[in-house]
Amino acid sequence: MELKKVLITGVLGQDGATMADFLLNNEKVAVYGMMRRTSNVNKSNIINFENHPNFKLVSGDLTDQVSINKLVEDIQPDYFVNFAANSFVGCSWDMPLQVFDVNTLGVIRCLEAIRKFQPKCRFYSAGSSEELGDVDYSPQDINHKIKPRSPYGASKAAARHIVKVYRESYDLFAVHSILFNHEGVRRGEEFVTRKITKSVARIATAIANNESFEPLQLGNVHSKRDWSDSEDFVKGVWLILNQEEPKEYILSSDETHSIKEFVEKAFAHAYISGFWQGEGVDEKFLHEGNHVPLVEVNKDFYRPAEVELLYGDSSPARDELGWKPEISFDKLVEKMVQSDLEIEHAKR
Ligand code: NDP
Ligand code: GDR
Repeated sequence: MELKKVLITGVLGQDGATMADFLLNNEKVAVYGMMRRTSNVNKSNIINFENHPNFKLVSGDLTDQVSINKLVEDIQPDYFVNFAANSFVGCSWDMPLQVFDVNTLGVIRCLEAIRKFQPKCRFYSAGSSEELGDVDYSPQDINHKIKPRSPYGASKAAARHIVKVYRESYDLFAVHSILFNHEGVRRGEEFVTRKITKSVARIATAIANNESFEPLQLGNVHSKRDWSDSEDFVKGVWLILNQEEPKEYILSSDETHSIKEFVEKAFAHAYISGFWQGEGVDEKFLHEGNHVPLVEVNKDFYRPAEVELLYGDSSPARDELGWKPEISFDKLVEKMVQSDLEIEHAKR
């Protein structure tokens, strides 16, 4: 029997790699992972399956229609999972055109390629809780108004509309479902969770060796996020792709925690306790024993506009798809700290 073919964009990123890993281990599929051309390719996220017989790396760029057309025409995928994006909200004010080119026009390029060359292909494109922005109520469900606060959030909101237009105009199985924050050991180092766990590992190792260290610098530590594990989310995305009709869902943990809570928990998993002192840019997280600063607030990391609270309601996905996250917030933080401690120890 011929294997179903899955084309995944953004395969070197967190979700693309986690999705490919999940599918290769659990489904009878051939996975085509799309990467873009860069001078120094970083394959660290795909190291454990790069040589799997059912995995193939292919080249393409969401800003280039020719490359997307060629992949869809040549591969004739049964599923197209679009995880490629400029995914960092913080930089989206500095490069709004590039963000829209990749995150919005890129989605149109995928849809056009599917429409022309393989209209039976099922398409999933990653939407974001950033589309909801300065939220009106909590928890946020799929009916919440679109109120983005960043060029990134606006680019994803526009992508959501165009996916709906293509679905209805051309009868495509195309969904753009909203993902709340999700993290893991493959998370990029500029996102706040990984930035914290990497610094916790660095600081804990320095303390254990009686060395001095620089405190971690963070921006707004009061915002709240609904954090899950990427491993749980790729399973949800696969269920969304395999439902009967292309219906949109929210995937979230249905809990919310502040950046401060993440900091406290991450240090606690490295056996370091501390306490918060001060306000605004003078706020610090100090070591319980010697009051040395572990974390400082630095306004360079503030954003021009902030999403203060994200808190999802994923009950339709749980009730109708049978999906539910299995990795708790505490376990997620523990896993990320442990992994970064191992990386830190390996450096020494
Ligand atoms: P990452 O930033 O880890 O991965 C994004 C990938 O997209 C990277 O591999 C990147 O390539 C690739 N990429 C960027 N630009 C292009 C381009 N022009 N052409 C082809 N590939 C490109 O993001 P995540 O894995 O965390 O997120 C996956 C998707 O889910 C994204 O769309 C993101 O916006 C969305 N999302 C993520 C959430 C999260 O909490 N993680 C929550 C909600 C939505 P390179 O490796 O070369 O940089
Ligand atoms: P987010 O994730 O913007 O929610 O987007 P990020 O981890 O970047 O920020 C979360 C919150 O932490 C605050 N923060 C800091 N953030 C970063 N990156 N660095 C800091 O030093 C820092 N200090 C405080 C931020 O202000 C923010 O409030 C993620 C991405 O994965 C998107 O692609 C995805 O769509 C959304 O989640 C849902």
